[in-house]
Amino acid sequence: MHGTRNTNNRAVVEWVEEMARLCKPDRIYWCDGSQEEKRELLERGVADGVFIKLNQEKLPGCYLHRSNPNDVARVEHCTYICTDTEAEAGPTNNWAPPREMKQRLYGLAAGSMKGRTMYVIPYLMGPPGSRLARVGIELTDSIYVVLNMGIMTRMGGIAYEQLGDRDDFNRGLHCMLDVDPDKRFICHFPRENLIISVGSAYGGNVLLGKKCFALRIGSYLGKQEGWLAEHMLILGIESPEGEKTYIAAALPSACGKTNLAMLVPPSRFKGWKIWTVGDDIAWMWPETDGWLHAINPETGYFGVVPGTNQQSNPNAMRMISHDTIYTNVAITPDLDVWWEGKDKQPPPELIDWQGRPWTPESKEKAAHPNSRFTAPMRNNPVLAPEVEDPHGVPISAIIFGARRAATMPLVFQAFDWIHGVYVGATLGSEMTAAAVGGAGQVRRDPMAMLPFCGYNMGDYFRHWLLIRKRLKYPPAIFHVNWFRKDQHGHFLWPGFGENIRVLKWIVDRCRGRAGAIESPLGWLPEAKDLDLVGLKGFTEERLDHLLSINPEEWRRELLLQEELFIKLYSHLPKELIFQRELLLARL
Ligand code: SAT
Ligand code: MN
Repeated sequence: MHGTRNTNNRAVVEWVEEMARLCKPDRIYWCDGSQEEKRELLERGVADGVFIKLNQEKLPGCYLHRSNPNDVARVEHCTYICTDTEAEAGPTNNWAPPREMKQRLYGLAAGSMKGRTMYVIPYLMGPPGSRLARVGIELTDSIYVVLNMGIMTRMGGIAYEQLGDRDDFNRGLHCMLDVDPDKRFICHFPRENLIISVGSAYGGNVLLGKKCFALRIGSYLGKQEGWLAEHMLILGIESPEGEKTYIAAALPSACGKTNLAMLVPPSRFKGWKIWTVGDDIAWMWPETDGWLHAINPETGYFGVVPGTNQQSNPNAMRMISHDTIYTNVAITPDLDVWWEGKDKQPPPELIDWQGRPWTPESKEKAAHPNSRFTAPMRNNPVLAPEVEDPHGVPISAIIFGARRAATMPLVFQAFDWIHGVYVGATLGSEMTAAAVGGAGQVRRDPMAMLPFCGYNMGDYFRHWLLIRKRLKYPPAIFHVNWFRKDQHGHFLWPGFGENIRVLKWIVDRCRGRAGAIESPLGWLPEAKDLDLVGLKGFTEERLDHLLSINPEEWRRELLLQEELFIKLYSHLPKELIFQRELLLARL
């Protein structure tokens, strides 16, 4: 029968019983990850009003979820790293003493599942058999969480198989409470491999395998065990000759990682192919062959919907046309989905993301700017078969990317690993709707990990520097910025599929066959080094602007970088301070 206990692992059973005594659910439902279970839970979710069944002719297997309007993005001010000392968490994280925080959270969780069901979700992050594959158990009173975790992770018996009779699984407790922002806490206890999330039902706060386990706890484990948990997509780029190169790229949330990972080359690049290994998270380790290998711990994509269309990401449009959960998009009267940037002409009438009537005259957006799709990776037409390989893929290049209207050139290559770590450590980007507050402002987001690093950021940089010593073939490191604007506020670079022109230069640099000139920032391409053939209306002046280094902007940039360094000073590796001095001297 569905929902009955399906493991004999003592540690799991005891922990579930303990948490059930605390939360007092009416029922415990042990998930098995099967198709029948999914069907049953979707039906129950529709009956309970958690899901709306969308038009099954247009969108087979697709459902809509509307979150509470107060609960639409990650909440960094309610996110805590509860290490023994405050210094371990570092100045970029909220910290609370583990004992006190746990008591407070257990107080909030107590009795909170009365009248409800506690779902036990066993899940595996990473391909079975991989040395980095890790098991988590999430307990939740949200059907939405169960169904999303079923897409985003390898959920079910496979997790118990990998775990055997060990007890080193990640414990994750999620209680919705009444989605009250005053009772919202996303807390990590790295030493116990424990996550407790209360008071939210929104993606990044509650799909505990993702940011909480795979990044915050993962980065902490990686530090202890000698590997890296990064906020990076992983892609394979294949030339017409069949040569494959793997690239990992860190960009902050909602800056186009999913689009880059699924890029469709323009006609000029006939025969080139991009394969997606992952779109959000990379777990990477120095392999005995001397290369940095990477796996994608996830099995689905939790992507930003607005702006997704035939031009920006045709593969995603296909991917999300079936078996997808939509969160906070608008719908048409015949239960099709709509969002800003889907097509030019909005339909004459819609129901907006909050369930209210909407017309093109309405002032507010129909879909929430951080509305999301949850789609299984097997829907992706360009999914790399290597995604199931426990050995992962060898990484030739690491890209740090930012959303910057000024200052940052289209692309440059760092001089070496240490310089590359400096470039990543000083990454700054304009904020987006993926987190509550501050959209548009430039903030330092080291390695796109500011909200996701589970320990002291200074120690994290040192860990990066140490990884180099264990690599015979370290990836080359690059910085990209697709978002530079001209004086009228128009993007200078067409972006999307055309980004392959930059990727090709990166591949050729890694393989020692593309030119570059030395600049204060690093190696820059010249016009002759980039394939710009067939780019409509693109002039050499535009390229000059895209690649220019403005001394005034860089004076400001260096001051902003210094703010971060001062904040991290007590744990900052000396190497990065030297790098800063060298950059100053070059400029
Ligand atoms: O909401 S998530 O944290 O899962 C997505 C993101 O912000 O990158
Ligand atoms: Mn992300």
